[in-house]
Amino acid sequence: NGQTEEQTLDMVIVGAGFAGIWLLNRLRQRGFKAKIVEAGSDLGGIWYWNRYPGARVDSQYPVYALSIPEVYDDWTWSSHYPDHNELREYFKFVDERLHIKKDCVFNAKVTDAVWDDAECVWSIRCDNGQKFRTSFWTACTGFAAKRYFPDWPGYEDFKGTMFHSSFWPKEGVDVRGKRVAVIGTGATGVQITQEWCREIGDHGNLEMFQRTPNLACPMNQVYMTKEEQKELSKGLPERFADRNNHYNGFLYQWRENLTYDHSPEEREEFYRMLWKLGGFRFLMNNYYDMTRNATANQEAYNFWRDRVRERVKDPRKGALLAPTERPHLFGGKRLSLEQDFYDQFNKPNVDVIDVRTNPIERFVSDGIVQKDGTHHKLDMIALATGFDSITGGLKDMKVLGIDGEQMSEKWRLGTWTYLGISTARFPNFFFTYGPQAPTAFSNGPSCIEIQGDWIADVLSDMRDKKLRKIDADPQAEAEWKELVNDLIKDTPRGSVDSWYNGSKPREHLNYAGGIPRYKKTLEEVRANDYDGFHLS
Ligand code: NA7
Repeated sequence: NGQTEEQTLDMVIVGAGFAGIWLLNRLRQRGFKAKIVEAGSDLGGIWYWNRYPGARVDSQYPVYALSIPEVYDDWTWSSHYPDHNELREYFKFVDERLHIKKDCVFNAKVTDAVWDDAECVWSIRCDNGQKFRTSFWTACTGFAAKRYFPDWPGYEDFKGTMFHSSFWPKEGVDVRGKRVAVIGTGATGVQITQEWCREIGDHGNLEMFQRTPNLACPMNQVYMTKEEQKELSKGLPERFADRNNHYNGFLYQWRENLTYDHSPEEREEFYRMLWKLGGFRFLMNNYYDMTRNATANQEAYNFWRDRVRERVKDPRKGALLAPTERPHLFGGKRLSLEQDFYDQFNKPNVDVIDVRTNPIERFVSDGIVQKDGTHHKLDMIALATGFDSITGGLKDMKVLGIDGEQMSEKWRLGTWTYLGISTARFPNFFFTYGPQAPTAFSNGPSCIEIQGDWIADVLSDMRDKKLRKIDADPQAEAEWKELVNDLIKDTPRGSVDSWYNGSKPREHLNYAGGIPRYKKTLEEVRANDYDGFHLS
C-alpha cells in the first residue's frame, strides 16, 4: 500500500523455498534479525508455483529435504519421488516445527535494492510498498524464478485455455475428452504429457510438441508403507551428511570403472541393473566416462534408445521420441524421469509433433499453426517452455551497487560471480542456487545448505570482528569464471545447448567441480580470512 513502515534488519532473504527457510533458520539460531520476502502467498518456493499435472520431484528420497532434526525426526514421505501436493504438505509441516511464517512477508516481490556505501546498508523496496533497511540481503530465488514464453505471434488470439507450467490454477483443469497440446519436452513437459494422457480418457486427444527429444529414464517409483518409512528414517542424519560426499549431492555418483573395462555382455548386464534401480542412476551412477567420452556416451545412448523403441510400437513416433542418431550427448540436457510416458504413445489419441523441422508459426483462435500450414485444433495448451534460467530472476530486480552500478548491466554480456555466491561491487549481497554454483548439477537442498551455512558464517565472523562490509575482488571473480569454464569443458553439459547455459547470453553457468569440492573451497576461503574478498 506504499504506507508500510520501513523495517531495519540484519538480513533480507528473498524467496521462501528450501534455501530461504534454511538460511532464516540458521540466522535465527545465531541471533540475527532476518525476514523472508516472498512473491507467493505461502512457503514452498518453486513448489508453491509448481502445481501442473504430474509435478513430482525426481531427486530420490531421502535427499530432497532439509537436514533439520526438528523437521526430519517426525516427517515421513509416502514415496521415493513425492508429488507437488506432498511437497506443500512438507512445507506446512516445516512451518509447524520452525514457525517460519512469522518472519515472512508474502505477496511481495522485491523490485529495487540500493546500496549505500557510506552507511553500509541496503535499501530494499517491494512491489507492495514494503521497504527494508538491511545490512545484508540474499536472493534465495533459485534458477527458475522467471518464466519463459517463446515469442510466437497470436498468444492472445487463442480462445481456449492456456497455462504456463509454473502458473497453474490451484483448482486444476479438467481435460477429460478435450483436445490438448503440451509444448516442450523438458522435465516438465514429460511429466504433464504422462499425466494428461491418462486424464484425457479415450475421447480426448493429446499432441506433444517436441523440438528435442527428452532422453527420459525410468523413475521406478516406490511407495513406502508406514513401517518402511519408519525403518528407513533411522539412518537419516548419516544419509543427509553423506550427500556432501557425492558429486551431485545425491547418495550415489559415477563409478570409477570405464565403459570398455567391461565386455559387451557385462556392460549390458550393468546397464540393465542401473535401469532397474531407476532414477538418475543410468546417467549419474554409470561408468565414469559415460559423460566424458563421446564413444562411451554413444554406447549408453544406444542402450537407452533400444529400451524406448521396444516400448513405442509406432515406428514414426518411436523414431521421433528415440531417434536412431543420438540427438545430442546423453546427459547434455536435463533428462526427465518417467513411469509410463513412452507407453502412452501407443494410444491412437496421443501423438508427438515434430516442431524441429516444422516449427510453430503462430497461435490462432482455435489452436496452433505450424510453418507448413498444418493446423492443430485445440481446447487447451500447456506451455512447458521453461524459464529464463539461472540469471533471469536476478537480473529482473533493479540492484544498484557501489557508485550506482546496476547488476543487470554488469551481467549484460556475461555473468561474473565469486564462488557462485556473490558479485564484486555489490557488497553484503549473496545469492543461492544461482549462477556459477553447483546449481543445476546438484540436488537442491544439498547445495543450498552448504551455501546458507557459509553465508551465516560470514555474518557471524563479521559481527565478531566488528566488520561491516564484504565485497568480492574483481580478480577473484575473473579467476572463478575461468575455473567454471575450465571445469565444464570436457562434459556434455558444456557443449549441448540447454537451460543449463542460461539464455541471454548463452554461457557456462554451472560449477562442474561437484558438491564436495565446492564445499571445501568455501571452507578454505573462510579459513584463509576470506581470501578473494575485501572486508572493512
Ligand atoms: P526446460 O527444460 O527448459 O524445457 C523447455 C522446453 O520447451 C524444451 O523442451 C524446449 O525445447 C521447449 N521450447 C522452448 N522454446 C521452444 C520453441 N520456440 N519451440 C519449441 N519448443 C520450445 O524447462 P522445464 O520446465 O521442463 O524444466 C526446467 C527445470 O526445472 C528442470 O530441468 C528441472 O531441473 C526443474 P528444446 O529442448 O530447447 O529444443
